[in-house]
Amino acid sequence: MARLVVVSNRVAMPRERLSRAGGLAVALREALQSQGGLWFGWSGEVNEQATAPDRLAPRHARQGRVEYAVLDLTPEEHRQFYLEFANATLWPLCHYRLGLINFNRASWEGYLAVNARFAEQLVPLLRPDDVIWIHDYHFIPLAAELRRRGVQNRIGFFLHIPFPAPEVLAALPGHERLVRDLCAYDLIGFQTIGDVRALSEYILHEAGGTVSGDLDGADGHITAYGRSLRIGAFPIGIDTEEFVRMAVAGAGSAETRRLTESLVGRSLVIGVDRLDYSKGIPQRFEAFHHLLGARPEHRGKVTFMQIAPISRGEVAQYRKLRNELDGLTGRINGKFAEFDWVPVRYLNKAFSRETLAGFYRHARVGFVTPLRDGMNLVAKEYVASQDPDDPGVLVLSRFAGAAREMQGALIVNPYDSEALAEALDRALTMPRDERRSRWESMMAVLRANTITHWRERFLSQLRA
Ligand code: GDG
Repeated sequence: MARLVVVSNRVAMPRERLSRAGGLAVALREALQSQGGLWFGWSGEVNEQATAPDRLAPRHARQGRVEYAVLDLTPEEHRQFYLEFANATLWPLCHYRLGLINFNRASWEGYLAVNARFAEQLVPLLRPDDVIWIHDYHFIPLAAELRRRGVQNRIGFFLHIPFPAPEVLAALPGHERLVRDLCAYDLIGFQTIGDVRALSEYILHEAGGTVSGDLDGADGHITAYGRSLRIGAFPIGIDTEEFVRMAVAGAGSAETRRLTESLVGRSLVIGVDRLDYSKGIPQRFEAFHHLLGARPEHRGKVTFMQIAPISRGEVAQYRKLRNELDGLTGRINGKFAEFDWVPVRYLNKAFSRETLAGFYRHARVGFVTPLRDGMNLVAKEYVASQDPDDPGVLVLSRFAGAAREMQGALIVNPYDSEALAEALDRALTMPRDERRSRWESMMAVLRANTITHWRERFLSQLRA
């Protein structure tokens, strides 16, 4: 079988422990391991000398059948490409937060230049029959840059975050160039049919192209800018059985025992997210505040624990969110806490995946309320971690990609804090039979679409 080349912003190097690397990194590494391949991307390092003539070539490592090749970024590239254009322009744009967009031409040029430089360094590593799979919004123009350098290989792209509706995308200066470059791929995979439709609309109404085929069946065809390519929805999954195993092991861990003891029989509502404004964390806090205000019977009986490791701390909007959450925690706890009960436990730190799985299993409610999310793996991990006999309830935003599959959840509108509080109340008081039947329907979906299925579906479509 042809060699696989994976490109992603962060490369999980062989020395990084898989337990910390996360499900996606594990799945990609397995794919590379099984057929042999190359993983190419940013090293995660910022280095003044990154573009010095003797430092331009990537650093290599090898483990088994997988070769790794990584490049550093200069401080200016890191700022323009990563912090500004990727994370302060494209990220808010794709999450429908036009008010948070910070656009400047220098960072747009910097983004394009890093893509060109990475293409330049990747070309000599490629073999004629390699199949190339590029991930996420950092590298949208990469295929076009490779094509400009004569690369004719199959190139696929998977977008992990939402693709915005044309009216939203049009707010980005340079949107025409971005979509034109996107059409240099042979296959574009999105998380949901909603994202597929959004690009199709753009192709029809902004790019003057055509769309045909079975969009719902992940077999759409588009023709635009003199190229024809395929698009489809490939909702990402998790390693379901591994989560089941980790949750059982995690439930017996010292951490989960300490958590259980500290709750002294109270119900636990859990939220787990990178600290990001797309995740609707303040709305979740507001909802819990409403619950305690409107339903006094829950006071002293329920604890809400939000785990939110700091993410992108150098971007201003993230610092602002952190301040907001610090304030909300203080306000709710100040108002409702008793000498023997604190309603909100808010933790800016990360836990091992196994500990998280144990915490999920102990939580009566998984509270997942993003304002927009490509998929949201926490929702799926929470479900997979439940005790089949006595499962908890998932409360899930309709704006998470996962809501299309997790129909057994209580589906909510995260902008409506009072409705969120009602859903919490319903989840906390739901009879066991209903919890079980909802959980079983979701678990069947998680078993039928694991991360391995996802990867194999995408790659077989790309090779077809
Ligand atoms: C992007 C898209 C899409 C969180 N805290 C800890 C920890 N986590 C892990 C979770 C989960 C992962 O991080 C977060 O995944 P999400 O899917 O929720 O969100 P993003 O990071 O925004 O990911 C998203 C995803 O790509 C995949 O395509 O679903 O929509 O935005 O796995 O468990 N892991 C550990 N400790 C923590 O404290 N070990």
